[in-house]
Amino acid sequence: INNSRFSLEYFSNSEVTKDDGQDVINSLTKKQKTLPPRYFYDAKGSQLFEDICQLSEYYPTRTEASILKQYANDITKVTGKVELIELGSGSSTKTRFLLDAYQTLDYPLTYIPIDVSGSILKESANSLLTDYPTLNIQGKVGTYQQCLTNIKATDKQPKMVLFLGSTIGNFNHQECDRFIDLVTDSLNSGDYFLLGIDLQKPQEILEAAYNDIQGVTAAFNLNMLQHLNWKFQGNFDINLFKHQAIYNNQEHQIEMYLISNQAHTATLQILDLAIDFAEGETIRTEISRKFNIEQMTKYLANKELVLRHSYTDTKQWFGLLLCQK
Ligand code: AVJ
Repeated sequence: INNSRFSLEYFSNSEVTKDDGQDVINSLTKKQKTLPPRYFYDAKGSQLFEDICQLSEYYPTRTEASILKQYANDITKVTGKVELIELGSGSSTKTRFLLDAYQTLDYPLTYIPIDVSGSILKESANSLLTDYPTLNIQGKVGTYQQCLTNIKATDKQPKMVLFLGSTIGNFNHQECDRFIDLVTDSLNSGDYFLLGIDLQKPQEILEAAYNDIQGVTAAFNLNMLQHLNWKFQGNFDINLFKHQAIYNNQEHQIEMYLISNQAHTATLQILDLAIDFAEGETIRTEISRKFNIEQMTKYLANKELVLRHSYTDTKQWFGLLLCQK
């Protein structure tokens, strides 16, 4: 993209280094094997996630979009003129409701999308540049940690950090603590944080959303193994695994697994790693926690993030929390 309103900075790339595979080694050598969810999002995985968002069973995207559509103008009234920084921006589709609203405040609007997939970032920037003729886009490719650290060091504008889609649900308690500390640390006093959270609801609705009839979520889950094959010269055979998502009622979280249907060994050459699977053994590839607005509000307040406003839909299926440091 050659446009004076667009820049792109890489903090991690598709080069294969043993270094950024350490998290894969740690995850696959635990008793309950796991994998970090960010490995879902290569170019194909990002596209599959976009497909998931269109599924009738997958209510979060559509519900959050409806809340943003309804309340974007209210949000601009609370925050005033701010720069928008989005973590895990993906296709930036829902963000358009905010861009539309902030545009009407009439100031040089800057949007900083952050994503681990450079391909989806470029694609979405391209169409935003066309649809928003005055928008400045400063994309960053890398992990949240890499990109937020950079923002803290270089950017002193009044800002709002966006973390939509309930992606925060992918973090366990400890990871969530560390993540929120990172966000709080990147904000100056007075800056805003807009957080999308999927809310607790009946098990049948949740399990249907993560076990869709068409098998798109299954393909998304299995694609992580293909991403690892490519990135670390691996030989995972996706035909030896089956997708399953279950709702853990005690922990209030969806847990997504890949189940090995026979005993076998897979290798990741670049990581010098051989992984033995027993018949029926699982890799947990994702947790997706489901929240309660009051509990989350208290949690954030303890982290210096004070709730200014919370927004939800009529079914109370999804929440949007606007907080200020
Ligand atoms: C992007 C992490 C919010 O947890 O619902 C969708 C990912 N996984 N279907 C979610 C996902 C399976 C999604 N997040």
